[in-house]
Amino acid sequence: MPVGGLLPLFGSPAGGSLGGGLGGGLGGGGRKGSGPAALRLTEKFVLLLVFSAFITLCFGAIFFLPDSSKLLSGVLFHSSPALQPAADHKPGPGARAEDAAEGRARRREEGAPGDPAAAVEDNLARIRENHERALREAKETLQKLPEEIQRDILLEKEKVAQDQLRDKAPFRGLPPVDFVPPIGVENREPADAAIREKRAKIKEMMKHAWNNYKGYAWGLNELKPISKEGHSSSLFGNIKGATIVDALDTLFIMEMKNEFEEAKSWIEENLDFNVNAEISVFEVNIRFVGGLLSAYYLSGEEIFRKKAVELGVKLLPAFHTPSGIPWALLNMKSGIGRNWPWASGGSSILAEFGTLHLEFMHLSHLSGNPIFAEKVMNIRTVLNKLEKPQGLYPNYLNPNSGQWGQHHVSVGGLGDSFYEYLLKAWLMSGKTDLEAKKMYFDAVQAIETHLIRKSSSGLTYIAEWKGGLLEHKMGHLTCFAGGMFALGADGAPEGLAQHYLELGAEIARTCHESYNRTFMKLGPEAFRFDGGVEAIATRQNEKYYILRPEVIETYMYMWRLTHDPKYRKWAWEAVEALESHCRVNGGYSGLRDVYLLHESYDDVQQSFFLAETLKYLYLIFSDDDLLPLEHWIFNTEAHLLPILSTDKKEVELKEE
Ligand code: DMJ
Repeated sequence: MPVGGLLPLFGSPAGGSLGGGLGGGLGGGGRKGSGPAALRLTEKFVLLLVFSAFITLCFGAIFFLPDSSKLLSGVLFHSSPALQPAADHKPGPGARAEDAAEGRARRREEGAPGDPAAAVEDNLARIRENHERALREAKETLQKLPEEIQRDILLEKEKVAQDQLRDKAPFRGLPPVDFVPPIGVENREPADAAIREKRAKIKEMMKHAWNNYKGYAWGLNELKPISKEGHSSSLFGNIKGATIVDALDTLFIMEMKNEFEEAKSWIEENLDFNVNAEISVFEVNIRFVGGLLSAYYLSGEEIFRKKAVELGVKLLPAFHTPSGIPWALLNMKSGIGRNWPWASGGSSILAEFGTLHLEFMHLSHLSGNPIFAEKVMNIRTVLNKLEKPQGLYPNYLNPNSGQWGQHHVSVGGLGDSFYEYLLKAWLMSGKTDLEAKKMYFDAVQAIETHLIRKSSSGLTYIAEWKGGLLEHKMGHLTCFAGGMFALGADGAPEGLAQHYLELGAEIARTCHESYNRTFMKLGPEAFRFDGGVEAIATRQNEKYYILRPEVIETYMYMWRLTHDPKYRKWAWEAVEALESHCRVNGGYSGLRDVYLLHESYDDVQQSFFLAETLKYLYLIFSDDDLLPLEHWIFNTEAHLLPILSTDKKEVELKEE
């Protein structure tokens, strides 16, 4: 539009054109001749133009410049060091907020200790995250054409509506299933008196944990052993009885028959999934679905099969996303799902959606309904279509776009049990699921190349990978990988079996060192290999121990697969440490700092202490014919699932 054409809009009293006015003004004499009123108007207009150009520039900077969210977080949200998030830091400020949030969320959920400034830090970080997310989303949306946005919305709506219809189709009730008596549950006493005594001690520990839960927190999720009252984590929404369901199979194999019966009665009468609250799909699956399935396969009691399938059906709406990659969080009543607010770009988490496979395959087996298996097999299809950076699986995957989020790779938190479930899917299928086997060994090969390193004193560790840069940190959670490498050794590509067994042994040694280098002889949440330290936690917020099982889990597999006595020795060291530092009158408590000379309790007896830590310890001091590894798979919460080799049809390897 010609500039002069705009002038009449401003009603020039001189009746001249802008061109004339400006020309006169620039010529000097003409300005005088136009009169003072006309001049003021022109000046006003120029000023208005300059001002609107300035505003446009500012908005442009916010919305259109690359990484404007990062600029903003650096400029607007720069807090003082004392108020910076205490968790892990990543290179960019945007990433930093997400890392901190991951850390905070995990600590909050697991009842780990926080520092005194935690509330302030939480609020600030939440504001920062919300701003960054809003900016990111606005930027992504602005990059699309309106027709594209509309089409996306329609497609998404249609897909979700179809999924909902399908899942609501009447569930045909449970078909009769021939219960196969479990193999290897006869609990013979070990011949060696010293081992017998140790095993009895571990059973006594289980009694102490259970009796106190029963006395002070019966029916609630977990126990606060210092306060002697119940503890509930938001992970379970308002589903109740996490400790009861998680402990079922440990009670069974330790032959605590009365306790198993009380647990069963509570489940019959009280376990209710009609809750109007958000739950973590992953946690509810591994603890509740896993615990119920395991109890069914051990005891043959129908109530456990019925409850497991009922809960499985309740979890199905989590898969109502455009890609079929499930949401992390689900309201069990409304069926509405969403992802953790801290997860990169609204992504689902690899270790969460990748840790449903074993339980869902069994749900299809026990319900006669293929829907559960279809949902988890679709996750694989999505993964197999994606390009993997250096062959690695990032921890974040967006369920809407079906594309990776941030390129962070970890064999610990956020990644861990995805790899575990690939291996175990192959084993649980009676070694017929060749696709899972290939995915597992391909992933392990990439992990070895890009993540596994040796310290200067020769300790092998698994670092974390952040967009190509290594963070030389290993989490307690990562320590499960020693057992995984050893368990998979048998199926390793030609000539690599011994190598994987040795890799498992090396990881076990490193994790044992992380325990041995503390005052309490229990390992920290994460330990580092940088700044001159090896296998030691250097950050205050990584020094806690919350009764986690992963190191003992690796000792269990290493013991079973090598019978090297050092694993029983190391396991016993852990028992002594638990007794000296975690046992209190009211049960067992986690510790805030394993390097301190006195105990600072976190006051939570985690349900996985009964499900996993004590079960693995008991197995280390039992003969191998109790739950033989050829017949049983342990889910990631140590719940028992039998090999499903009913048909020998192999899952073909598909073209990628
Ligand atoms: C357990 O719930 C499971 O082992 C899970 O895979 C990881 N976290 C805890 C134990 O540390």
